[in-house]
Amino acid sequence: MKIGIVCYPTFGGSGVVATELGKALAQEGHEVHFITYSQPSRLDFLNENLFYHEVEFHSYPLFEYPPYELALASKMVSVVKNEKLDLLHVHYAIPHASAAYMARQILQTHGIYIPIVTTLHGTDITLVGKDPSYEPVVTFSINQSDGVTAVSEDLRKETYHSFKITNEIVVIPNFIDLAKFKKQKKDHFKKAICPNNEALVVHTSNFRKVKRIPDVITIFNNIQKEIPAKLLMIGDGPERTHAETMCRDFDICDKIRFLGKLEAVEEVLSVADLFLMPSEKESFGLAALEAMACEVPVISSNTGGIPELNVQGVTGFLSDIGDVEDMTRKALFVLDKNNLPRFKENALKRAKEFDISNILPIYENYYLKVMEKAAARLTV
Ligand code: GMT
Repeated sequence: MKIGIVCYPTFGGSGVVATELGKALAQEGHEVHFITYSQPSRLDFLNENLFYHEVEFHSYPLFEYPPYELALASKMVSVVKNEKLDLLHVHYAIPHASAAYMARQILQTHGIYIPIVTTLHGTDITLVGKDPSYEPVVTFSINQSDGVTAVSEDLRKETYHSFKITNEIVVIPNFIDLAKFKKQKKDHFKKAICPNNEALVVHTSNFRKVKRIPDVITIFNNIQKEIPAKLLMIGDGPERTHAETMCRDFDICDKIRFLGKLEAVEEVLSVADLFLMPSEKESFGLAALEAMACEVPVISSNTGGIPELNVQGVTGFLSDIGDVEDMTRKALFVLDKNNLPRFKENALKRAKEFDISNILPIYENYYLKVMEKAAARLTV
């Protein structure tokens, strides 16, 4: 198949999923064309089936906001036509699904019908999409897509609940490439960070409010009062300054390192003992899956799609949002040396269920089904 992938090329989960999916499809022999405004951060390897088309958009003194969506739609039209694509897979409803709809309409005037698959990732529905200034466009573009997928059952339900959806939404969960995301031997790193064999706790995110960074710091503060422990914070974002202030207030700065936006997260996860995800909202929780693939159990909130990944008492524990005392208790239970090996083993076992080798065929079959349905509709 010749597939066009549209995504946000930044560090966010939706961009990571889209890029890893494109890479895996290319390795299976499909021709994959990325259409974005800059090179996706994980598009870091060479394959004869991978192509990248940059959306160029120019500002003009008259525009306070450059019309990116129009430039994107025009680029989609040109790539679909020139590269003879079979299907467009857009990740994130805003503005990708609506731009794809416009591209499809334009292409129809050229005698081409390009089927569109839209994947909903979470914030496009639970946060941004519900905003009254976007809602009509989100509803319309979901209903106009030829196929719609959501990354968890919870997100699927929430989309039906919050919008007037007439289209079928199919759940295809996030995935992980276990050949890449696996525990590596990094003993020297562990020794450098935890010279006295302290428990190593890790958090990864973009430090937005929805990630509840203060809960991460509070849980860790409670943990380190009971057992020797260190915390590594991976990522960066608006809550970073607040987090650093909390570290100073708790007087635990020597036990916490802020590592910034790391490319090779798996290297740090390889030496971790526990992952914290106390998020307010999380449609799936890809960062938790990445931790589990490196044999790291998870203490999380029980929001959104996280319960579809983190299994209570098996791969870690889930608590109500904001219940830092419960999360602390459960974290200490997992970190107990009599329990930790079992939780680590279970985390990996569960992650294996989400290996790309299991999820890729689901996408391939779905693409075929969507293409067949679109072709059948055209011949009627
Ligand atoms: O929340 C983030 O870190 C970024 C966000 C995004 O829009 O890229 O992630 C969302 O999509 C990921 C991939 O499907 C999911 O694993 C995250 O749970 C989801 N984030 C939220 O729902 C808050």
